Amino acid sequence: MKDNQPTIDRLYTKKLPSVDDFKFDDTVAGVFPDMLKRSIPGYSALINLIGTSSRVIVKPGTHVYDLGCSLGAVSAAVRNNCVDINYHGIAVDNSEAMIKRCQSLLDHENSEPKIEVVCNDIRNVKIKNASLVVLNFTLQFIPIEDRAALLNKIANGLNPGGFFILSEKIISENTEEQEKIDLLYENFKRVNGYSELEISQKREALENVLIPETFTAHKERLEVCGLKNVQKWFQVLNFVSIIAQK
Ligand code: GEK
Repeated sequence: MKDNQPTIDRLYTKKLPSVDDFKFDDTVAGVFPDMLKRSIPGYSALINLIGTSSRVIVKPGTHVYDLGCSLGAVSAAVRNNCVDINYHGIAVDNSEAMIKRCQSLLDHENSEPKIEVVCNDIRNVKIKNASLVVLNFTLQFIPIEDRAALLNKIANGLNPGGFFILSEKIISENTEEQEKIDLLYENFKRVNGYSELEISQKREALENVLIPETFTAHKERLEVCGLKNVQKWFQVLNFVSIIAQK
């Protein structure tokens, strides 16, 4: 990591001649904590909730997967709460820039147990013997046609009683609700210091990359995979986290 790396997200402050599709490259990785904090309402509270809950979910001798780990916030929160549980943590992301930083952040904390940090597409990763699998705002970046296969693989790799946590930006069930939420979300970003230009250029960059679905679509898909007790356990505006069990 370079010393002069900016930490404040200013990626879309200047008017761009054309807005490219959003990529998880080095520039994004360098400002990522600030970007998430100012773009995902409730992000820190959710990370805390996953961490504290992992204490009663993670079982000794099992695997914990953080899929689309970015800088490893979920893995670190689980480890902070499960230091005395002898589990094996695996954090996966297909962005080299994220994984490089994730490895150094998790090493820097110098805590046990060590977490295996893997640069790979989560669609190619084997899931087995899992007491917990977390997809925190990652499924939305996977093409819709690949989502069922990925979730089936996760459900198959969970041990009986194991937990799955899926957090996503969702779309509302009807246009009127969506319009209200869009208004409140734009206000959230404005209050967090993003200009109208930043908001609109970021929206354009994500348009073909982040494909949200309704809560009902997520719930039904998880139930088809054989997961039970599928419930919304956290929501701020249109950012939702679902917990389910095998
Ligand atoms: C957090 N979970 O801080 N395979 C592996 N990684 C992928 C793939 C893929 N096919 N597609 C996207 N990613 C984190 C936040 S961010 C959410 C997750 C956001 C990765 C991508 O590189 C990025 O790091 C992450 O998924 C999504 O709790 O930026 O809104």
